[in-house]
Amino acid sequence: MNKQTTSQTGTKVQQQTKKYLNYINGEWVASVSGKFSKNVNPATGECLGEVPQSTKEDVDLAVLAAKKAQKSWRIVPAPERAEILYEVGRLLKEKKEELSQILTSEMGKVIAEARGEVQEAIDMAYYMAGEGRRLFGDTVPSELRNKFAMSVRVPVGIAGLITPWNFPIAIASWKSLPALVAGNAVVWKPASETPFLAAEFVKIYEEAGLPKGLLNLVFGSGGVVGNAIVEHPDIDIVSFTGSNEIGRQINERAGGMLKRTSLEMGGKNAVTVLEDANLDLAVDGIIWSAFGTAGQRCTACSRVIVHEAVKEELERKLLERVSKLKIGNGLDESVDVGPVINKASLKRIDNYVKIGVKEGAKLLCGGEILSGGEYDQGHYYAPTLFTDVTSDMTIAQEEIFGPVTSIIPVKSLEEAIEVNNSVEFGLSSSIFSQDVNRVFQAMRDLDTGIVYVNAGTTGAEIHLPFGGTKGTGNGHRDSGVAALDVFTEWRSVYVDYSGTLQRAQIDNK
Ligand code: UN1
Repeated sequence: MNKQTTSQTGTKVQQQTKKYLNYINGEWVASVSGKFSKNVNPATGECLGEVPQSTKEDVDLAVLAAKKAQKSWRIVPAPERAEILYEVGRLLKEKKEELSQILTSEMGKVIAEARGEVQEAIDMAYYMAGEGRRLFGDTVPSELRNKFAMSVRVPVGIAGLITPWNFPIAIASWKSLPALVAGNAVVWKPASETPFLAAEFVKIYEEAGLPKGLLNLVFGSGGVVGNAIVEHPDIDIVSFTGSNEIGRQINERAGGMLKRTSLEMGGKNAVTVLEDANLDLAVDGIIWSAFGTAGQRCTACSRVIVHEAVKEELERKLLERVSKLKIGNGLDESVDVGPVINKASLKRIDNYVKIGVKEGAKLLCGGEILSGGEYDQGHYYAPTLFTDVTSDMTIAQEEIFGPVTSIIPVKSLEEAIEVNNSVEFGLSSSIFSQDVNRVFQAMRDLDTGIVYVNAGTTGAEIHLPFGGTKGTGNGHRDSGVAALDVFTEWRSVYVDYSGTLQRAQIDNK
C-alpha cells in the first residue's frame, strides 16, 4: 500500500523515501508550485527522497515572516538569544552521528570527514553562543567634557543565505548562527544537492526553541529561489558561498540595490614544498588536502609548488600514497575518497584533465572516470596527479573542484611565492619548510586569506576569519568574530550630560 505519514516536523515517509517541506513562519509547508525535486545519493545513484521546487512567492512569504519576527527578536537581549544557540549546539552534538550519515548519503564525503564537518557546526554554535555575551563595540573618550561616546552593533535586518553543497552544515552554521545571535532573521536557500541536512539543521533550531519566523528554509534552484532572495527589497544582506560566476552576478544585482553582500567563492590553493621540508609530512598534508572530500573543498590543494631539488622524491612518495587510496562509498569506514557530487561535475573534472594533457602536463596517475562494479552507480574520479606543470597552464589557473592536483617545479622561495600568487584566487596557501626565516617571509608574501605552515591547505578552525583575497571574495569573512561584521551595522552613540549644547570640533578648540 502506498501509505504516507506526516510527522510533526514535516518529514513525510513514503515507501522509504523521505519528503521534506519548506519551513516558513515556523510551519513545514509545501511550495505554492506543488512541485518537487529529487535528492540523489552521489555514491549509489539511489533516490533519497524529495524536496519542494519553490517559487518567488514562497520567498515572499518567508521574507514576510522574517520581517515580522525580526521586529521583536532585535530587542531580545543577546545573551537570551544565545541561550537558543547553546541548545542548538547541544542538539547537534546529540545528533552528530545521525547528521553525519545523512551528510555522507547526500553529499558523498567520507563518513570521518562528515563527522568532522558536523563538529564544525557544533563548535560554531557554542562559539557564537558565547558572542551573545560579548558582541563587543568600543567605548572611547569624547572630545568634549561630560560627554560619553561608544559604538554598538545593531542587526542589519533580514539576511538571505545561499549555501553550497560541499560543506552543507558547516557553512550554514557559519552564516545562520552569527546572523541570529546578532538579532537578524534569516531566509535560507540551501544547495539543491544537499537539502536533507538543511532540513535537519532547521529541525534542530526548531527543537531548540527558536521563535517562529526567524529562520525560514526555502528549497529550490538558484535561478528561481536564489534570485528571488537577492532581488527581494526587504532582504538587507545576502551571504553567499559558491562559484565566482554566481557570486559576481549576485554582487551586481544586489549592488544595484545598495544591498550588502558577503561572498565566499573559489580557490586555487597551493602547497609549497621547499628543499629543506620534512617530505613525509608534506606528503601527508598534500594527500589530505588534495584528495580529502574528493578535492571538493574551496580550500583544496590544487597545486603543489615544489623546489626542483626534491621534486622527484616528492613525486615518488606521492605516487606511492595515491596508489593506496581506497575509493568508494563514503559510508564505508575504510574508504578514503568518496564520489564527486554529480555527473556534470565528473565531466567537468575529466575535461580539465584532458586539457592538462593537451597543454603538455605529464599525467603521473589517475586521469579517468572510474567504472565497473559499484563505480557504475555513482560518480567516481580517480585521484589524479600531474607533474611538470607550468603556471600558465589552464589546470594551474582554474578551479577544478575535484581530486586533481598539479606539481609545479620552481627554483627558489621567491619563484614559489610568485607562482602561488599568480592566480585570480586568494583563499588558502601552505608552506612546508624548517627554516623560520623563509617561513616568515612566506607568511608575509603569500597573498591569501589563510596561510598554513607545515600543514596542508585545508582545516580552517571556526574561531578565525575564513575567506580570501582577490577573486575569492569581496572583503568579508565567514566565521570568527569577523562574521559578526557581516551581520551587524555599527551605531555610534554620543551621550551629552553637560546640560549645554557642546559643538564638536568648535567648542573644544
Ligand atoms: C569550503 O571548502 O568551502 O578549512 C570550506 C576547511 C574546512 C572548511 C572548508 N574547515 O577545509
